[in-house]
Formats: sequence, structure tokens, C-alpha cells
Amino acid sequence: MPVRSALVKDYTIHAKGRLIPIHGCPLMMGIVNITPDSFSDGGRYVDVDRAVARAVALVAEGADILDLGAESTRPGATPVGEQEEMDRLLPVLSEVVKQTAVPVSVDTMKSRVARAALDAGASIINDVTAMRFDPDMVQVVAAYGAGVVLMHMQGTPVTMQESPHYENVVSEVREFFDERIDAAERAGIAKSHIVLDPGFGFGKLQVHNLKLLNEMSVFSRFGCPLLVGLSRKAFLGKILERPVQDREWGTAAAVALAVDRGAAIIRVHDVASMKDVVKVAAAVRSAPLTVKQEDYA
Ligand code: HH2
Repeated sequence: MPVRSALVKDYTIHAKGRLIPIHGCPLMMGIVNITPDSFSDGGRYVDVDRAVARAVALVAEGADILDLGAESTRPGATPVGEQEEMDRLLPVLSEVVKQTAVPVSVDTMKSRVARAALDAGASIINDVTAMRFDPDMVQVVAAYGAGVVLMHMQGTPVTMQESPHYENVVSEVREFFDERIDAAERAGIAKSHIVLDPGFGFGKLQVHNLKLLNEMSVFSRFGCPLLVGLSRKAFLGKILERPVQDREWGTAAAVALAVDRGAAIIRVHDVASMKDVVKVAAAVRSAPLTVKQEDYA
């Protein structure tokens, strides 16, 4: 029986000698922000013990991957120095790799932080600049054979929401992925190490976020898993007219639609509830097709 096979793909991410399989159901990536200023949970996990406890709790809730970040990338966030980022990150990371067995991703755009994180046990680098901010990032990811998330962003976190502009956001993000995959491959990073992310909220107006979510299945053509970071984001708040702490149901709707459109990794703050959403959406997505297009006429 056919399924919507273009969207229901199996992947194996190669990440520093680790193989991370994605078969049928998308993986849950649980967010731990070790920052005083993140947009939804800033200040809650700056303390090492609290951050580690949060990471352990997210794994208990069903996180398949943890994403540790020590610099906020919310619009207008103040950039953090390299040393400060490492001072926040490394004590938490070294404890998290001891206390959990899941692969750990580190959300950083700096190659020295990435190197230190990979030495301390991380296996994926989640770079919201897709390795454009720091010219040494490609060498670090290649040398360690790390997994890498290449996210689309127009501008920088400081300026990105000032005046985002696209002729066609979907084709521009597609061209961006083409170019960044090419740059990664030229540096020796094979496609099996790459995850792509359209970057919801990063240099995008409301209409751009909605269009990208609606049409994101076109990015399946690259043969890399698609990651989506939709959790509690401002564009959901705009639709709902709700503050960040009241956006869980809105996140659930966006997550279900993203799974339906081929998402393979779901980056969220609320792992337990969103895992149920993902399981249901993935089960529907994988159900056999019996109806032909003309039957809808
Ligand atoms: N979103 C945020 C941070 N990192 N990484 C990827 N790959 N995709 C995303 O959409 C993404 C990301 C912003 O969310 P959050 O981590 O909750 O907030 P902050 O950047 O303020 O710490």
C-alpha cells in the first residue's frame, strides 16, 4: 500500500561516530537554555544543578536529543562573549553527558565553543548561522565528524526582525540550503551529518513563517532530515494574542502541521506533551493511501 513516501523518509544522522536513526516517527529535541535572557525560559536554568536537572527531566519525558544553549538568539538579544558562553555551558554539558545517554547538541555559532563542547561530549552543533558567522566552524565540524544543524536566518539576531524582506521566502530558503550544503560538502562534511532548519522567527515576518510552515515539504528534496523550532514562538503568539507562557496549544498545532509536512526533528521546550502530538501526526502521515486525487473531485 503506498504512503506519502516523499515525506515519510528514514534517515540516519552521523554525529561524531554516533548513528542517530530516524524511522517513521520524528525525534524530540528538548531545549535547555542556560541563559539569563532566553525569550521563554530565560533565567530559569542558569544554575548548573537546575540546568542538569532540567536536561535529565526532559530525557525522562521522552527527549531523543538534548539541545543546550548558552547564548540567547531571540530578536535583539545581546551577543555573549566566547568565554562567558563556555563558562555557562561546559559545567552543565559535562554533567549532562554523564547523567544521560541521549546525543547532545549545542546551540552555538562560535567555533571555539563548538570545539570545547565536542571535546566535552556533545555530538551535534546547532548553528543558527549555518556556519557563516565563524569561518572556522566548518573545519571544527568536519574534523570531529560532528552532526550539524544548518539553520536559515536573514540578518543577525540583533537586527533580523527590523525589516525582513523576500521575493519568495520558500525558494530563497531552498537556494540558501543548496549553497550551505555545498559549502559544507566542500569542507568535507558529508550530507549524512547535515540537518536542515528553515529557522522560524529568524529574520521573518508573520507571512514568511506561515508560508514556510505551509510549504516546508519542498525541503525534503535535499535528503537531509528537517528540524523545526516552533516552540512558543512569537508568530504563534501573534495569531493567538497570547504571551509566551500560554502558547503550548498553538505550538501543538504548528508541530502537528510540521510533522505532516515532513519534519524529522522537533525542537521543543515541552517534550512530554509535544511527543504525544508528534506520535499522532506521524501515525497519520504514515497511514497507507487508498484515495486517489480524482476521488476528491
Ligand atoms: N530557535 C531558537 C534557538 N535556537 N535553533 C534551531 N536550529 N532552530 C530554531 O528554531 C531555534 C534554534 C530560539 O528559541 P529558544 O532557544 O527557546 O530561545 P533563545 O534563543 O532566546 O534562547
